[in-house]
Amino acid sequence: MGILNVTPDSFADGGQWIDPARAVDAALAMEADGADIIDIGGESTRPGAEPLPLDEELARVLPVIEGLAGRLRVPISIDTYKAKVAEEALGAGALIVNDVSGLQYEPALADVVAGASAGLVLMHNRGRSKAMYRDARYADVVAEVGAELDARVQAAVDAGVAREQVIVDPGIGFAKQASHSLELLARLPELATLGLPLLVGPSRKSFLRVALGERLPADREWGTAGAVAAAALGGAHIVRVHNVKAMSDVVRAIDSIRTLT
Ligand code: PMM
Repeated sequence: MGILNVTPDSFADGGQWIDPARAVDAALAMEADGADIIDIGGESTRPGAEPLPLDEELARVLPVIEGLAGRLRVPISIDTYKAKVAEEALGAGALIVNDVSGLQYEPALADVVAGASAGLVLMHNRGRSKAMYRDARYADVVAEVGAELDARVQAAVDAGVAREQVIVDPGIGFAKQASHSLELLARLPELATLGLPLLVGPSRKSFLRVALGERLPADREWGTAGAVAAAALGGAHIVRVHNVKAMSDVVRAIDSIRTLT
């Protein structure tokens, strides 16, 4: 899954694709580089970020999705927790909704997904972006993330979303200390008990500081490759990354090894 943040302020790639024509070209380039899904987002979810007004989010993402209609072969996912943004994005051609709140911020999002028979990524999170680290307390991070994800899956199914349409994500860096993110990657195979495809998003995130020290996000690429390799070996079905060309080589190499186990 290639990341296309149409935002002026995302921590790792902010400001690059705010012009819709450039964003469309970037998505097409990611597809050519091996992406199987393009994830388009208009609101930065970095810790401390302010929520974005609905109109502004729509104005950022819709021209890009519309510009890609008929040009992209791989599916588009819309990275939003807002029901209205999801509805408009699905109407414009997106096929998957990627909700970093796991249906917690706007439960009505489930109805939109169910009504459109769209795919749904449920990411583990606690609290809002502004206060994300307050709730980063776990006795057993893998058990708790697994149980909380299971509850979010149940909420989606209760709202009419087909279970086969759901993908789960442990939410690397969201309401987690670096040690929690690292442990989730180390013990990822345990989340297979959820019985759903797993998405993992470690790309350029600050937990990599533990291994790399202080770096700019763009200088965390090799560390990202290590985390992507760990995720793929641990059973991730989808990895969400900025550098599609490099990371698709990483996952292809891992897959060629993993199939022999
Ligand atoms: N991370 C970010 C945004 N959206 N969605 C999912 N499903 N999983 C993630 O880990 C995730 C996400 C934040 O990273 P970015 O600012 O680089 O997009």
